[in-house]
Amino acid sequence: MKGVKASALILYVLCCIVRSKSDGDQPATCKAGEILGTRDVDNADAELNAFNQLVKPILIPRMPDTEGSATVRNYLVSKLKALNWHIEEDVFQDVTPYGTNTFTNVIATRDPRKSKKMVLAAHYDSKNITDRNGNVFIGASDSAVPCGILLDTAVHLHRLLTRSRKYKYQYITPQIVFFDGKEAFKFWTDRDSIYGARHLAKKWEEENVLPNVKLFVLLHLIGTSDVQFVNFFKQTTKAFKLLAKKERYLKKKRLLHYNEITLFNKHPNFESGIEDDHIPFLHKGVPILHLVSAPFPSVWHKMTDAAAHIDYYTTLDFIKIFRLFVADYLQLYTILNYRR
Ligand code: 1BN
Ligand code: ZN
Repeated sequence: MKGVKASALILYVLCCIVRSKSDGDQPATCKAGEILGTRDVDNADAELNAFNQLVKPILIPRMPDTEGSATVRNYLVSKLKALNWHIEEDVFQDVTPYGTNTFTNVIATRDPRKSKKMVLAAHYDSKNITDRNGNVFIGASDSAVPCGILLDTAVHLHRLLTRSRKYKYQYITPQIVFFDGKEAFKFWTDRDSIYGARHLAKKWEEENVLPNVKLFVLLHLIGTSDVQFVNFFKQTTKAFKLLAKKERYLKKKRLLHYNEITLFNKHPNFESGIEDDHIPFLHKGVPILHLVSAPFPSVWHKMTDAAAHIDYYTTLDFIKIFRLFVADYLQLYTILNYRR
């Protein structure tokens, strides 16, 4: 009897070793469809339609403290509330070149009781540009589509997180931040830009929250066909390489639309210094993964950065890679394996 127990124990330990090896590698034992959603494998148009519906309500002018801003904010909040995320609206005032303005950051947390956080962020305000025909700038890639991608991430995480036994006992939660007031009202300066990010970084520093942010991922200027990413920070190279690995995996399985294009560039650029919402967090020592298209898309701050210029196939390729990346970072593969 003792011999049987010992063999069972050895077998169990061997199984665990094999499992943990495949976890660190690729989601070998869980089906890609578990994380990608089954529709995208069977029917790309349905997946495309679903993302289009998700992002459409954000594609309106949404300057801080305007009706458009409130409409978009209420939409983002309602989507995340429906998935049971905890919502905090961080309302504050700051001085702009045109006087004092009210700003509202949205902070959505899957499990507020968990101390460690994987922060996923994008700005939801749009730049105040009107052309001589009275058309107002939409900012599809800057940053309506990134906000839509974060909603998509929440939708796809929902089922995985709810099902997972192991996640329940982990200390880390995904947290989505939608920043207000990223764009300059007049000219980009330290005082006239990233109002929301500057405010939240200071608030989190005062609340001693910053050491709990294990990774801060900022999405920006995503949605056009000419998108590509570079590793900007040595400190988060491992996370960037994980994204590149997910891209290679999906290509190998022929699950991406553009299998011949590489979104995650092999060559790092640690000198870039792009000004963005991550800066106040970076200066306070938070590990940053800056997923901004570099070089900037050709539509940058032009009226053409609107719905008609969204390349849905490229964006869906990014979404698939990003879903796998987030699930892996939160160690949800292990959970799926355990459930088998
Ligand atoms: C990026 C997209 N930025 C604003 N919208 C920041 C920026 C402004 C970067 C000016 C370079 C120059
Ligand atoms: Zn911009």
